[in-house]
Amino acid sequence: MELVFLSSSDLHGYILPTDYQSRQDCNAPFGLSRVSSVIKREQETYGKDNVVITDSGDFLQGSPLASFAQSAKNIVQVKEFLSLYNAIDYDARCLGNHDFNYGLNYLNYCIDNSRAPFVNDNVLDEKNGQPAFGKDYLIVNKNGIRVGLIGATTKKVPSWEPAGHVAGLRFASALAQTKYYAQILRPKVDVLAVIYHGGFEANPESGIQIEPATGENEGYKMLIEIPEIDVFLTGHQHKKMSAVVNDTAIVQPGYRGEAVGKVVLEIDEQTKKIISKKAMLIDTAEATPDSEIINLSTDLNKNTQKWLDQPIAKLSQSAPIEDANKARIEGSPFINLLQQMQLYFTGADISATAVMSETAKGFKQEVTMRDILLNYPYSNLLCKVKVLGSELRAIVEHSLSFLKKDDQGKIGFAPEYQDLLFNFDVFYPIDYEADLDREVGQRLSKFELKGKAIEPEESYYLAVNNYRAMGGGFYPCYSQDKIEETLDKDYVQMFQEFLTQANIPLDPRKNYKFY
Ligand SMILES: [Mn+2]
Repeated sequence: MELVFLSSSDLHGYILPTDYQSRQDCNAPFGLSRVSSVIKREQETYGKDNVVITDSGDFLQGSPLASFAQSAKNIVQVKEFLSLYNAIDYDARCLGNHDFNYGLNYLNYCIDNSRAPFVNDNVLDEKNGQPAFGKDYLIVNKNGIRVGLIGATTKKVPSWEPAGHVAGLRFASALAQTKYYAQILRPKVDVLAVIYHGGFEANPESGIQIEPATGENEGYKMLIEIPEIDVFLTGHQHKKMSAVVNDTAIVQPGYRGEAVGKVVLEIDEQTKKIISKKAMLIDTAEATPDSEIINLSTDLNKNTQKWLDQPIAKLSQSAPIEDANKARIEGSPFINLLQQMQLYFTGADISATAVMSETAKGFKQEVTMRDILLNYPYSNLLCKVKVLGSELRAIVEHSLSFLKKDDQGKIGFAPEYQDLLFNFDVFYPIDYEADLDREVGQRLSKFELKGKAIEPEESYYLAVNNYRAMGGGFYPCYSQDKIEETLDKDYVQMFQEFLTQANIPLDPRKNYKFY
């Protein structure tokens, strides 16, 4: 017989096939509505009782629809939002790091009102060391096959969340906890699957390290050190992956429901032993969005669209972004405005931020909620951080390591950073220049604040979001103890206040240059 696993992950509240750039757009190649059609089709093909359906987390935050459902402070909207996930026949789900973004009350409400159980072996109650949400593991019966399901979440969540969002919790190593539960569960089941909101710190096939071993992604170690795992349903990195390595089937289905991970196990009906494993991805682009999901989301979507078109402020001049990469490399008034805003709220000397979205368009004169969310799609908080001039230099040098000149001398980004450019920070109002022919780490040729060189031994205040303030994006020198203040406002609120009250003129200056 064949037993099939179907896995979604990192849906981030994208339901309809739209990224909300415009009201008219409804043909984007992703979204839960397309995922749902793929799942129903596969259930039909294999028989419902032969299919295990899972989600690897990051479902509550990301899309404008998810922001609206949460910000409306109206339980009807939240219920409508959750009903969309509840329409999918999930057998089990796990939590993602972004599921903590709106705090524990919201998270608990959403878990309590989800139809499918959550599995969680490593987000623990500080007091008793037991899983703080959901079940430590689950056994489901599929056509006589006992399937064990374990869930884990990247242990780095506390690095990215304000203290209140993780109060009373301890995030243990996904590797250690999963190893522990795998041994308990293995003798009780025929098939063991792990749902992990985390990915791979090394290439699963070659073992070559692809990022510093911070514990954010422990998938490679789990793969190597926990041979009990048959099926490994990963997420978090927004990568599209499918492979069978070390006799374990691995999938990671990308971002926003662009793909569904599929694992097919051939099982001997007599012995219940696995004969073969196959892993693949099903792209959802060709699947017609499921009318059930469309109908369930009609009201919520209509209200989201209305909310997005609300005017927030009127600028004296526009601050457009033509192209995200051009703005990153050459600078843009929109980035300056974001930096000015971060300085306004923190009183810091220097601000750092990135062009957060590949489809960021900046602001026209009239700014709506849509403009804010499309330009700044993260639920971050702003921090004021104290660093030495020498540390600031190392931080700026890290950002410069993203840049690369091609054979024609054209400046672009190194391929390994191509999908991670929301981590490419630029700095304001310092004047800096970088010679890209020099070695990485030695590229700054000018580094001044208000006409004076930045002194290695002097302290400076830096305004950055909480993700960066903890070193997110593998930046050096940032750490918890350097954070002097975390503001109690989100970026939507800050934009609203800054654009209507601050009265600071746009700065068209280009304060950095790469050559
Ligand atoms: Mn995610």
